[in-house]
Amino acid sequence: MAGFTVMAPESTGLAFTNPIPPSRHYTNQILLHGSGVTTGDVDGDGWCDVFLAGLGGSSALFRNEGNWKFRNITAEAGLGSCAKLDATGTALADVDGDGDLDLTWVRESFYPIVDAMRASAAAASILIEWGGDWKTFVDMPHWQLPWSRYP
Ligand SMILES: [Ca+2]
Ligand SMILES: [Ca+2]
Repeated sequence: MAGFTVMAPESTGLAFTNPIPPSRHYTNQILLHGSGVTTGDVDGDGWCDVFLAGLGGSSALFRNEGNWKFRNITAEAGLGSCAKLDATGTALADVDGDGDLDLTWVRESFYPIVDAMRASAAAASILIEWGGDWKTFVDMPHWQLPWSRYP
């Protein structure tokens, strides 16, 4: 049978919830959009691992141990204190160009990420420019290659 098969968290170990108390979403409906997920092989063992972003300290990194089994390694990976932050988006990418994946996430205030991206790009001699000021919905904040690099 083609398609997806539901796998119980008790079977996979991939148990995660992102609770949003009414006191928070009554004042910020955007929180109801969810917080995001990113995947990548963070430990280089060939298995794709999973980071789930969450609010109020619920973010978690799960190591794929093969055979559809995952283990929560948030604290073991040194993310214990960082995972207590609110995360409203996440990505795994080699932002510093050293060959391994780096974990980034967006908090309600994304400016620390902006500063980190700017510093990483400068350290790796990657030309990027700020592509938005979030003053309009169309031009959301983002990084981009300089316009002069496009044909
Ligand atoms: Ca892995
Ligand atoms: Ca890296």
